[in-house]
Amino acid sequence: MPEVTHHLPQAAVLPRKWWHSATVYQIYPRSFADSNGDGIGDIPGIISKLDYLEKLGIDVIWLSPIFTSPMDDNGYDISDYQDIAPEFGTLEDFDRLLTTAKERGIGILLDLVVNHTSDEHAWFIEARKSRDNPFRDFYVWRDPAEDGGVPSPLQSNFGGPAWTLDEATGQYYLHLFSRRQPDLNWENPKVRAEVYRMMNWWLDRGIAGFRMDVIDLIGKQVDAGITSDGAHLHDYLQEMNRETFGHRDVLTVGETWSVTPSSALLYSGRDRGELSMVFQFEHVTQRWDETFGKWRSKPFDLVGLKAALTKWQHALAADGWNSLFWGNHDLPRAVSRYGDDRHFPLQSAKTLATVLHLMKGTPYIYQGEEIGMTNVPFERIAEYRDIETLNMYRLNIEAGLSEENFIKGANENSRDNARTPMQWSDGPQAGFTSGEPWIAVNGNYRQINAHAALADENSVFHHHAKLIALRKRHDVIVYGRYQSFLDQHPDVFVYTRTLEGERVTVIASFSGKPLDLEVPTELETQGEALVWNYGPVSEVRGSMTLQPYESFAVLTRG
Ligand code: ISL
Ligand code: CA
Repeated sequence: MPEVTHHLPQAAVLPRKWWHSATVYQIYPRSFADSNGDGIGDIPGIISKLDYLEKLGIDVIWLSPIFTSPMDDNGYDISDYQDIAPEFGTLEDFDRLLTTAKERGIGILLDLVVNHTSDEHAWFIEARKSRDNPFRDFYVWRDPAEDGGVPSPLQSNFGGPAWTLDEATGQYYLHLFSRRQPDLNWENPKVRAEVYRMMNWWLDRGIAGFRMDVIDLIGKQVDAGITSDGAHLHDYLQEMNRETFGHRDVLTVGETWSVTPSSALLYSGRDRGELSMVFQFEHVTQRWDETFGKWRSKPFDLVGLKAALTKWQHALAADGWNSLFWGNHDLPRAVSRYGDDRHFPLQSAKTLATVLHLMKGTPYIYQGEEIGMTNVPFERIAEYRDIETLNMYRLNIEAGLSEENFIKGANENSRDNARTPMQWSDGPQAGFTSGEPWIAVNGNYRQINAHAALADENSVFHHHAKLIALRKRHDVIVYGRYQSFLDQHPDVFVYTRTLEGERVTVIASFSGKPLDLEVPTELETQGEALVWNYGPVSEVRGSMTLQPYESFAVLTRG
């Protein structure tokens, strides 16, 4: 993945980076492929699927955490940053994954979870021993309020107070997630030095970069009630860049729920010395209730969705860089959330891919999205495994919600929708494991599985492979200027990308019914059919009838 240093002749003076034309594939190791029948996906399982990923054509794997962990939050609670969880394998397995992936031109991104550790991390075990322990300041401790209660009203993202009393030492520690995920104190330079040392240790092993978990929280100013975007956030990121990856050619992507178009330029502006790009979530939260968040969702609204995505295309048009994604391990399945998994699973999954992959930015595919995997219709709370879902269940039932209503919400939004096992075949347990999977397989694996997808040239898989390849072939897809059309149209998503006399025109219906589209004259074009999900379309003109979830892109030259 060499860096090409020449500059683009056009307005886009971005120095080229290998990750501009790359596509990332996220693996949630626990649910990807189990090699030894214990029901838990593992690193040898991932290695056995590299041929599959090479066929898809991806350049980078983002591995959700594989480090030693009590798995309170499936590995986002790390007890040893420099070893591999035994259920996932060994360091030797990891090195083998690195080399075999590299042979196929695939780099590995590790998940950097340094807002917090596990309560079983050696630092925390030390820290809680006494108030004057040398590691005490690695975490955030506060005295009880006058009445003995929590020091402040801060709430955990998983529900309940963000403070837990450590009985032995009589102080509360901060945890913005579960009580088993104590927050690190980034104000302590020793913490930062330890994190950088650990990052360099992995970088020296040859990884391709980091995805940074809730990185917008590390500058928190607890006493001011500030969690995201604290005063020193960008200082820390610049320091991290200088001390670790800044002089290496890697990809770094921050998970930043709080990012705005202007702060995105702070994170990813080319002269900032921070990150390659961040994940923004406006198209995700656009569906959430203002008060109740994701547990009470709003109906699908294409106009709002287009506005959110278009806003970000414009925000980072000249500087900074976008990450493009529909799903991840925390979010519902793309086709269930934004498409129609009941009536048009194939066509809507392809349309979602087309719309996303032809925008400007680096596309991320979440495992299973490339075969159109859907949300899971669990019927009982006992089937869920996710700590957030189980916490929210307890709190909601206490508040008077019925189990039935909670399950309805969870069916739509629980993080477990994304965490059911990867569907490899129509065999037992979808080919994920020869044993009992840690979480149930989605019953639709008989129809939706990788084996069937590979065999069918019209599958969602081959559609993704095509889009990934197109990005490699056409600079206009990587760097072209984005312009949206028909912003107020409730059912079609239309945009163009232009670069040096080349233009890609993307038209996509999000309607389950055929619809007639009057093409605005400024959009009229004739050229090469690039990608489609019904039949090839090379001319855009006049009155066009679009089939349910039909989409296509036309490339025009000169
Ligand atoms: O999933 C969420 C919203 O749908 C959030 O509650 C989620 O916790 C938030 O997106 C932060 O996510 C990241 O950090 C968490 C971890 O549980 C998530 O899996 C991770 O992606 C704590 O490390
Ligand atoms: Ca296993």
